[in-house]
Amino acid sequence: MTETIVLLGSNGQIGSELAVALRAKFGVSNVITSDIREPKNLGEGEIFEAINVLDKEALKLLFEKHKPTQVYLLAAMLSATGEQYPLKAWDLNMNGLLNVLNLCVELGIKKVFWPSSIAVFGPHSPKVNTPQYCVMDPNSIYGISKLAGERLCEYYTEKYNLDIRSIRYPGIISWKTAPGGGTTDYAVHIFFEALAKGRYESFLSENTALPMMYMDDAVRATIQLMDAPAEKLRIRSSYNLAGISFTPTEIAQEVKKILPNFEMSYSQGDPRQAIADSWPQSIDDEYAREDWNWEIKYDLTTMTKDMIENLKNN
Ligand code: AKB
Repeated sequence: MTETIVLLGSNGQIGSELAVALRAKFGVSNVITSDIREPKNLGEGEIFEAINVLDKEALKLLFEKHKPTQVYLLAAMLSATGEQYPLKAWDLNMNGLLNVLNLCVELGIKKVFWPSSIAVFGPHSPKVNTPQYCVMDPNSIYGISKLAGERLCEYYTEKYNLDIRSIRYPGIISWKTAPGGGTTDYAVHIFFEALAKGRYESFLSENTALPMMYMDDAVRATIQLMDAPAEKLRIRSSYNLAGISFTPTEIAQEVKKILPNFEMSYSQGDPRQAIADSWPQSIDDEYAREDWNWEIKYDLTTMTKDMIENLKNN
C-alpha cells in the first residue's frame, strides 16, 4: 500500500530532519509537510501547507485534501518556553494533540506518531536508569502536558482502535536546525559557540547529567518504531529511549579533544537548572530494545566528532 504522510510541525528541530528521511522512504510527493509558517526554502516537488494545529477546521480540510494514511504531530512548545507561557504551552500541546486524534477517529486515519519526552518524569521518579513504569510527577507544564498526552494516546489506541506510536525523546543534538526553547538546548549551543567563539557559558551546572541523543539516532528510532509490527508493541503511551547520558563537563571535555582551545564556563541561577534537576540522568529502554530491536549508534565521542565536522563543512 502507498503511504501518504502528513507531518505537522515540520519546520522544527526534529520535524525538519524527519521530513527528509520520510521523503527518502516514501517519495517526495507522498510526504506533506506543514507548520504555522512557510519554511525558508522548499525543494523540487515538495508539498507544504501552512496550518495552525489549533485550527481544527483548517486541519480537517488538510486531512480531507491529502487523505493521509499516517500523521506525525511534532508541533509543540518545549520545556523552557513553556514555563514562560504555561497556558499557551498547555493549549498547543494538549489541544493540538486532541484535534489530531479526534480528526483521525472521524476521518478513519489509523496511524499516528506523537513525541513525548523525558520531561514526563519528575522529582520523585528514579534518577538513574529510569524505568518505563515508575512514579511520574512532572513539575514543568511541558512535562505535565506530555504525561497527559501519553495517557490520551493509550486511551485513543484502546477506545478508538487507532495505531498511535510514541517515543519519550531525550534531548536531541543536531546541526541542521537549532532547537527552540528546551532545557537540553545547551548541548547544541555548545557546538555552535565552540566553533564561532572558542568558548561557551553553559546555563546548566557542570555535573547536571541528562539523557541526550544524536539526531540521526532519533530519526532512525522514529522510523523504526513506525515500521514495527503493531502486535509487537506493548507500550501505547510512549516508549523510553535511552540515548547517551552526559554532563556539561563531559561534553566540554569531548569538544576540547577536537578544539583544544575551547573554554567552558557556567552561569548561575538559570531557571532551566530547576527543570533539569527534576529530570532523569539516564533512562532504561528495555521495552524499545525488546519490542522493536532498538539499538543506539552514536556515543558521545562519535556524536561530537560528527557534529563538529558537519558544522565546519556547512
Ligand atoms: C526540552 O529540553 O524541553 C526537550 C525535551 C527533553 O523534551 N528537548
